[in-house]
Amino acid sequence: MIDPADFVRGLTAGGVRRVAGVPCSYLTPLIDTVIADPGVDYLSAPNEGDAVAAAAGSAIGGEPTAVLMQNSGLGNAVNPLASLVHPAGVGMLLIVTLRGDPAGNDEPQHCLMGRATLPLLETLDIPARTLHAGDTDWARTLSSALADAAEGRTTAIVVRKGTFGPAPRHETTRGTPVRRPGPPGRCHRVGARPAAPSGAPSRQAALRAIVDDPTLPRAIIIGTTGHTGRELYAIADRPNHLYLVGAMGCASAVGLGLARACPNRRVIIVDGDGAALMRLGNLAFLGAYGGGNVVHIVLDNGVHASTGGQATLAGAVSFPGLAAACGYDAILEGTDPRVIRAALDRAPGAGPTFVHLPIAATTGVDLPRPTLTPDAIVTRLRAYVRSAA
Ligand SMILES: Cc1ncc(C[n+]2csc(CCOP(=O)(O)OP(=O)(O)O)c2C)c(N)n1
Repeated sequence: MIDPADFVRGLTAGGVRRVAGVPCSYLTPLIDTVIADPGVDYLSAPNEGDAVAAAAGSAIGGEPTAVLMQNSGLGNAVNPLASLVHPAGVGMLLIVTLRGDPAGNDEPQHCLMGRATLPLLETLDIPARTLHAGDTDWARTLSSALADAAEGRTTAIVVRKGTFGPAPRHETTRGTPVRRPGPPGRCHRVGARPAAPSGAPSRQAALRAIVDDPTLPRAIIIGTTGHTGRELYAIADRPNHLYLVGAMGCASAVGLGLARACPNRRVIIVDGDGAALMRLGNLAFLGAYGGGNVVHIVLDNGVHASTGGQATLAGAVSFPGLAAACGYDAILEGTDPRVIRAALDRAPGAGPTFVHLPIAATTGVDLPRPTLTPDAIVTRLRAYVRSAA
C-alpha cells in the first residue's frame, strides 16, 4: 500500500499546492492527509465538475492543481472536461477511484461506471495510469502524470481499492469554511426594485459598465457560456477576457480558481441566470472560499436567450437571497448598470461581492463568436496573468 503522506509529498514536490475534490472512501486516507497538510490548499467542491472547473481556473492562473474524485463523479465532470479543459489545453491531474472495478466485487450502483471508467477517460482523450495496493513504481507514475499535466495535457491516475494505506487520524475540519460574522449577506439595493425585464437594461449596457470601468486595470473578466461571452467579445477583445464557450455554469468556479491563484487581481465573473442555475452549488462554493477580489454578477433575463429565449427557473428564485444564504460578503441588486459600477467601486471586503441585475430578454441578436480558439484565448490570458500590468 502507498503511504498517503509519501504520495502527498510527491504531489507537492511536483509543484501541486492546490487540490479540489469530492471524497470517495477509497481516497479517505489521501484526502485526509491533503486536508491536514498546511502546504496544500484544499477546496471541498459541491461536485466533481465544479472541482474540475476550479482546478482549470487555478491552472490558468499558473498553479499546478489536482482533483480528487470517485469515478461516479467523473459523470459530473464530463462537460467541463470535454468542453473547457480539453479545447483550452488546460492541464491538471485527476485522481479518480475505480469503484466497480471489473476485477472485483462492488455495489450494484458502481458496476457499470466501473466498466466505463477507463473507456470513458480514453474517449475524453485523457491518458490514464492505474495504481494498486502492490504498486512499487507509484512515484514514477505520479511524476510522469504531473509532467503531462504541466505540459497542458490533463491526465488521470485511476486508483484501485486499497491503494492507499491508513493515515493517522487527521483533523479533517482544517480549512472548513465558516459563515462570515455579521448579518449574512448584507444586501444593498441601488435604485428602485428591479423592474420587469421589459423595462430592464440590455446585456450590452451591463457589459459596457464593466468593460469601460477605468478602475479595473488589473482585473480578469470571465463571460459565461452563450451570448454573454459572445457579447463581451463583440464589445472588446482583450487579453484579460475569458469567454467560456462550453462548460455552461462553470464560469463562477473557474473564476474562484483564478481568484485564489491570483490574489492580487480582481476577477469579475459575468454569469447568466440559466448558467448560474445549472450549477447552483457554485454559489456555496464562492460564498465559502471566494475572496474579496471576486465580483460575481448575474445578468438575469429570465430566459435562455442564447438558445432562443426559453424560460429558466429564475422567475421563481431570489438570486440575492441565495447569495445571502451562501455567505457572500455583500449583495447588490439594481435596475440599471450603475449597480455594477457600485459593486466595482466598493472596497474589497473579506469575501466576494454578488450583483443581481435584471436585464432585457432580447433574443435573435446576431453576435460574433470569438475567432481565437479556446486554447489561444487561455494562452493569452495566462500571459496577461503573468505580466506585471
Ligand atoms: C451543458 C450545456 N447545456 C446546454 C447548453 C446550450 N446553451 C448554451 S447557452 C445556453 C443558455 C444560457 O442561458 P443563460 O445563462 O440564462 O444566458 P443567456 O443565454 O440568457 O444570456 C444554453 C442552454 C450548453 N452549452 N451546455
